Amino acid sequence: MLARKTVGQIIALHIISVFLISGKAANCINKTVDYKELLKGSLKDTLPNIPLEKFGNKYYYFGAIYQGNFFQAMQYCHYHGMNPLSVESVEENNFLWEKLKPFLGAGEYHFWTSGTTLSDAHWVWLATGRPIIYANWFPTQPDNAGNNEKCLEVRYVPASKTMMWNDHVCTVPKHVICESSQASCVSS
Ligand SMILES: [Ca+2]
Ligand SMILES: [Ca+2]
Repeated sequence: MLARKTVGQIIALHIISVFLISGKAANCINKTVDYKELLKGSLKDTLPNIPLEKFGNKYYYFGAIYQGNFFQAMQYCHYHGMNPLSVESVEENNFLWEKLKPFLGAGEYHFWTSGTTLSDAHWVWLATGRPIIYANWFPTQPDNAGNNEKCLEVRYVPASKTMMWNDHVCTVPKHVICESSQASCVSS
């Protein structure tokens, strides 16, 4: 019971801080920024303008520099006027795989999404409030290891040519992919 209360309190605090942070002006996007430049060490200490990829009416930011826990990842996306990723179709999944390949190369990256089962036993995309219907879990996942894996990460693993999902501990720092339908935030 104590652990349950603690988790609830943590969630409440993070939700409050998310709203506070999302009230700030969003940093917009400079599409001329080179991905490779962003990944260089000299830019890691600064808050970079973020290049976006477009699929349908959505824009995506591949956050391969910043790392935070599930809640911090959400704050990070909100700060930029976006939401953490919701992978809602095989087409969206395939788009991400094709775009991440030239961006990330051979490195393995783990990205937080908006997927969570914190609220109850069902998986939902927190960014949309909708249940997770399309799914791309690794074969043995979700396994809720240690009864403590309540958040959904996408694992980009080029060595095995996979980009599949795993449930993981929400407090572990990871990169994040952000998604938005707000084209107004894009400067060309
Ligand atoms: Ca989506
Ligand atoms: Ca797992």
